[in-house]
Amino acid sequence: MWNQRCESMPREQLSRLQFLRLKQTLEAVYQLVPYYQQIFRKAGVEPGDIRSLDDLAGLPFTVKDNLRENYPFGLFTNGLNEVVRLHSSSGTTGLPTVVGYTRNDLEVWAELMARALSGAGAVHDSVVHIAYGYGLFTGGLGVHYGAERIGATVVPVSGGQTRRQVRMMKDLGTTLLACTPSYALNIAETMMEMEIDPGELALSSGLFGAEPWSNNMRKIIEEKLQISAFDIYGLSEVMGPGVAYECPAKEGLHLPEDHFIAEIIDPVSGAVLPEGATGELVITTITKEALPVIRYRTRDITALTRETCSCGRTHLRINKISGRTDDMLIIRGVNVFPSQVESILLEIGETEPHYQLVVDREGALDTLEIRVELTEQMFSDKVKGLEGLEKLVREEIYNLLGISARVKLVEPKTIPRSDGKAQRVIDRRQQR
Ligand code: DLL
Repeated sequence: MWNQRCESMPREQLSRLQFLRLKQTLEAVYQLVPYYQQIFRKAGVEPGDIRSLDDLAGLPFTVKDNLRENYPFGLFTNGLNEVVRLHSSSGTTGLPTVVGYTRNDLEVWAELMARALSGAGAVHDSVVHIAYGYGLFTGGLGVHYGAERIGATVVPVSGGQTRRQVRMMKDLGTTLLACTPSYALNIAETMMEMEIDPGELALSSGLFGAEPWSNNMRKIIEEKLQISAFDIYGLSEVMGPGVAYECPAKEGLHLPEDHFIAEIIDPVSGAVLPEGATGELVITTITKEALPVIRYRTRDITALTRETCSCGRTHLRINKISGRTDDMLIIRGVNVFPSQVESILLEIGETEPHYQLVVDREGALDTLEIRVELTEQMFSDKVKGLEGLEKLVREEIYNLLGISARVKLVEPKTIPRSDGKAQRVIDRRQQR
């Protein structure tokens, strides 16, 4: 553990600390951010009304659009005064969101990333290869400062030029690879093309996140790269990577409760759900200075447990994120997450782990086409009959998810490879 005292703090002490920090954060946003004062007033609450952690449920939510409406710095507590860094989320639809950090915010971020990297086995002697994008995206720099905090040797490569990355990992003795799971797959494939056996590398673990990935994908990446793969979660509006991370037990991702308060809500009614129920993750930051967020709706779907983990960390765990409320496909009335399709495809295991879902509309009905790559062997060995495989995939999808999908087996290496977040879904419905 990077920080034994904090990471294994008894729950009672943790709750007291959370309450104290929550009160301070609420007072700060009420006084310093006109937006919060306005929405609290509208809801008829004041920071003084919050007398226990449970009272948090009485406060209004914050959503991404609230950040957009107050673009760029409207939700900052003190303008740019103490802000030493800005990041921004991509903003594929409409205005991007801008997030800011004081020097102390960066300190906390580095501390939490050090916890996450330690969870994945990083130590002072590690060589950490960071292939998350550097720049406005929080991935590169976020992991970077955590790795430096540990005293590891950082290789800040960013994404792209995959062959060069493989060469460097081999030559510089990389022990931990940090990138998106889809890029890890891309790196593994490139390694094979270059006829480099991962066993020749010093690589022993990977810290993968920024997009959903199933446990079946974990197995494939672990086999291909001969490593142990760990999940890391985060979002720019709350901090960046390090909002939750796996420990060696890999039974959920620990969410540092000395810095965040997590709730799970029903995404439709907004009601807080009991422990163990699946819903939307809502996060309140309790130590952030430049841009605290109160009850921020992440749109990410998960469940949480406060049971102490076998690793000794007491902080609550969230399940692997299954998807986002806005990525959920509704195909003829059935709710489907791309990660569920991924899980089924990889379970069948007769194709490559590269796939895309194409959603379209015929008349009033939504259609789903699953494109998945054949292995080189299947492709050259056509006698085996691809129809059988198509049928198998279609049936498994129907049996497990209850939807009929079209399955299209495509030639090897025809689905675009990613060096960041993979685009798994092509939704043609918007173009109609
Ligand atoms: O993706 C921060 C990050 C960087 C996390 C590097 C992990 C590693 P955003 O670009 O703001 O920030 O995107 C945040 O990505 O709300 C989730 O929907 C998704 N996401 C992030 N991590 C995971 C994960 C970064 N481990 C959005 N599993 C989040 C599933 C994830 N989805």
